[in-house]
Amino acid sequence: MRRNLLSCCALVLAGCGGLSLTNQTGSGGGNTGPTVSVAIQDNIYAPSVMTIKVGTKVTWTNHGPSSHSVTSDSTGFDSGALDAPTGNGYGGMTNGGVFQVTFSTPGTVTYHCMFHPAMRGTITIE
Ligand SMILES: [Cu+2]
Repeated sequence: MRRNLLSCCALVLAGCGGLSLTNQTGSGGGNTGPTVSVAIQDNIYAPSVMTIKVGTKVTWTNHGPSSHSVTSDSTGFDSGALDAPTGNGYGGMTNGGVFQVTFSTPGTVTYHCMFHPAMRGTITIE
């Protein structure tokens, strides 16, 4: 019985480890709203275009080899430089910079990287 429970939890944890879009809705009356993750890779946001619900917290994490930023095109938010992970996967790796914004107003937000203007992202909040 106990063994089954443990292997079940391990599967759940493994499922959360990927870099793909995660969309988790709050349940059980906690104070956490839905969350979405965006991976910053080598000069691209992944996903670069998405639609979320009002109250969603978006987390950007830099996985690329360079510093990047998450800077709104109008006033709103600016992560500043998000450091690249160090170590390039050969041990001693540290996580890249992380930036979070909770979007509480419907609309469309566009953002870019201040170091690489070709990096662009769009979020529609509805
Ligand atoms: Cu960049």
